Amino acid sequence: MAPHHHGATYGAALTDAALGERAADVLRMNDMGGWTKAAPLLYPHQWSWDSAFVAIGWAQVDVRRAMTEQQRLFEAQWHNGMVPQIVFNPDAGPKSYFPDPARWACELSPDAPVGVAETSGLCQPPVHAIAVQRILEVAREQGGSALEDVRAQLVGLFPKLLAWHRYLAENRDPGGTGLVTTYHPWEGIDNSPRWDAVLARLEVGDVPPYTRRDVQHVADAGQRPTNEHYDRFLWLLELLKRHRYDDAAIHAGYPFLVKDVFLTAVLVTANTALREIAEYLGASAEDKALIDLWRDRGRKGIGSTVDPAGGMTYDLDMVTDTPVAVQTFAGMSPLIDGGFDAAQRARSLALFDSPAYVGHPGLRWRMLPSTSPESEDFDPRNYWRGPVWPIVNWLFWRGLRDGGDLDRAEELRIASLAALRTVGFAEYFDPMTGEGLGSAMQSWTAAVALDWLAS
Ligand code: 9WN
Repeated sequence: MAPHHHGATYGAALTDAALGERAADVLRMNDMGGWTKAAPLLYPHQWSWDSAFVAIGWAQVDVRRAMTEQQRLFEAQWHNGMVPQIVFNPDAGPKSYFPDPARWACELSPDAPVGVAETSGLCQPPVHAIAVQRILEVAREQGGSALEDVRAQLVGLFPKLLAWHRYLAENRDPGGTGLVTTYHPWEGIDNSPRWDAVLARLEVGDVPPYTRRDVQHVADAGQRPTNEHYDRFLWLLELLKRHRYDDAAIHAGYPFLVKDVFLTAVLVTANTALREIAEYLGASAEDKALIDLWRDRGRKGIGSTVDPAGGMTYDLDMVTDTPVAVQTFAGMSPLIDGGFDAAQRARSLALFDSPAYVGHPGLRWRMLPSTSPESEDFDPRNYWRGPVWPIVNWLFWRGLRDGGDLDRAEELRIASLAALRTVGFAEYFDPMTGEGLGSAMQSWTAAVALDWLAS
């Protein structure tokens, strides 16, 4: 089966063992020896948050290999602590993905890891400490030399994780609001309607000519962002270069500055995870207090974004100082961390269960779609505008479980495994028909299948 075709060899009758074997095969197929391609053709490099999920998957195969995945990623960490969105494979060549290292020109920044790795100049949600906590948990069940080795790897990684969280808490939140600023749709949820208004407002200047590579790898371009959006993505990149990727300069004069509730919620729960890791390693009281501070400030920040009418958490457009009132999974971001107060959790849960989301009668499986089927922005086949993303459901599943909603968490796990059994390891899928979309053999989809099977 060609790696960009979906379906065919999967089916509802697949046993757990067979599903797990296939998932592990996807990781092995995309394994580049120490790091893993996000997907065979569409994404032939190491992506930041993909690699964190991938490490969670590897933990079920080999805990040491799982830690290596994160060690390799953090080798490309910037001097200011930022973990880059993409670490390029030097052997893949300039035509393997666009934008390539030349377009990013990260050497403009004194913080780029010049001579160590070629990277992009943005970041992605900080799932890494969550991954490391999970690897440690698996290693502790195994004990013996596996645990000893993971612990040794972890000792080297801990200060890097701390520097990464510090970058997000400080450089991406100079006002200390608890909310992380995002600069670009490529920081995770690419063409979500959350960015539409900000993008529409941009006055696009001269963008050097370019060729899109992504649309050469998916069955139909309607599953990917539009050209109009791509021009805006690339224009923002030109502006970031003019600011030499300097966070202070960007905060002072750049048109895409959004306080991102999803990214912040992931950081909150990553801080919860890092706090546990700190305890295990016997970190200093100072480090532990800092992590507590970041976690609590993040929870408060998210609390401040709740829309009084509907209870959704909305991003804040910093340029116009207005909430971004669109209906996506980010509106229930408090569910991603188990530690939000009961009242906020109850409000988010009511939304989650409602017909606007997991309770929608047309869903093939009761999983959270990227955009509400009741919203005018909903498009069931286009990328982040409607399709189900398994990794997002994994984050909600974990938060539901940690917050004590065990029945709901288990229902979501069972539904997700039923979906993956039928759809295979697609990048995303149509929430109504269950048709696999985007790339096939997507590493992080296989990875969460492995973790769900083990949980
Ligand atoms: C740009 C790799 C990445 C994910 C993102 C997802 C998609 C890239 C693209 O693929 O983005 O980073 O070219 O569309 O939106 O979340 O990390 O899987």
